[in-house]
Amino acid sequence: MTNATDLTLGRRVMAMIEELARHTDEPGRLTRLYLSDAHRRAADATLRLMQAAGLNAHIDALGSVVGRIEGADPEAPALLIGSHIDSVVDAGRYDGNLGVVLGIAVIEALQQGIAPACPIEIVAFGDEENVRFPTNLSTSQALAGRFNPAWLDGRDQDGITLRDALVRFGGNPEGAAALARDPARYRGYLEVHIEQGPLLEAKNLPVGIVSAINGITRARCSVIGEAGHAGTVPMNMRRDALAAVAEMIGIVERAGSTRTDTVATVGVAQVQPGAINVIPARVDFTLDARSPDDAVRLAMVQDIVTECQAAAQRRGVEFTIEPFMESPATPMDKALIGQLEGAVRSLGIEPLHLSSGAGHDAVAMANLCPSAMLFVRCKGGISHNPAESITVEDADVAARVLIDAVKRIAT
Ligand code: HGY
Ligand code: MN
Ligand code: MN
Repeated sequence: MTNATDLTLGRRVMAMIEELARHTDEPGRLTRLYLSDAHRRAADATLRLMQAAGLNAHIDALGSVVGRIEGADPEAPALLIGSHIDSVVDAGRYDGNLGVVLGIAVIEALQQGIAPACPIEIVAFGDEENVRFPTNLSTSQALAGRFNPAWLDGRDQDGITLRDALVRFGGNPEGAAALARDPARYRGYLEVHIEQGPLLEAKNLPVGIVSAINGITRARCSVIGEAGHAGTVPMNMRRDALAAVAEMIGIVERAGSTRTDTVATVGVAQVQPGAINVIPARVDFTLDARSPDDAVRLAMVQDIVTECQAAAQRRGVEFTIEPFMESPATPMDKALIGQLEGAVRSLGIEPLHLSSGAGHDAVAMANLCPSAMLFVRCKGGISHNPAESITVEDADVAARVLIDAVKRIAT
């Protein structure tokens, strides 16, 4: 399988993971939303790690941490390696962070010997989860020249705009457009990420190669009914917003279950006024729908909308839906996949190709340059959960595969 090593690389990776895991907005659990105080602390810590590794690093206008090392030929197109350091609520510590610290560990290892033939940039994106604002991979799309200025006016659940949060973070809303990279200056983007699924563990493989990333539709939805006294309004005279949403959540679940390769989720529901003896007047909730096939995804979303509108009409409530993310199914670059295969095989591991049900910054970076991903086994496939975990041995394998891949690509 793979020859035993002293796990120095794996231990270094795990140490950097622990360093970043300390930065949370919620003591006792890991929550690090885009542009929060914890994101700023984690970005500063990442900056220090990059600089200590010999990278020329800075935090860009949108809060991404970018480090660059020149290669033997500074004019050669650069190789980008990265992932994200923002998290979901009550998150695991490896989602995103692993790909960033692996990039830094590779630079530390390369510094021990040969300089890479081409420049290498390590990027820690800040808005991959899109949990706080209605955006779509905003910080990586900016590098691909696809930042949508309308995102700056999006508001979080406290009504704070991305623009105001960015200024408070120390960013520059007017600097987003200038982050766009020249495609001719980049030979590719590599992202290492936990699988967030059970396949590698089931196959007893430490790493796998991503063939494609599923497409995603995300939307903010609302149902408006009528508040009333829970004790006096007869059941057949109510316009209960929460009872309507309960029916709609069933519609979403059934739509996502019609095929084995689609999923549909209501992850957030906020009830107003939220009192035990008041019939709910309003519910704001979210929709996340995914498929490897864009036509299937769009048809599934249309079915959900049609059925929810019919349910709203029957119940005399108002239903609105506001899509804010349409992320296309994205195949990874065949040539880079071939390079990753060679690197995986060089460790005596049979390369397994698997699709990604999770979205990643690689979807955005594929708009800039050839992009590819390496997955790392995670225990039970658990993610978006504090129980998320990997082994130091698998971290070590991932680092050695990445070093070999960099040497193959940065020639
Ligand atoms: O939701 C996702 O697929 C990713 O974790 N942002
Ligand atoms: Mn992620
Ligand atoms: Mn995630």
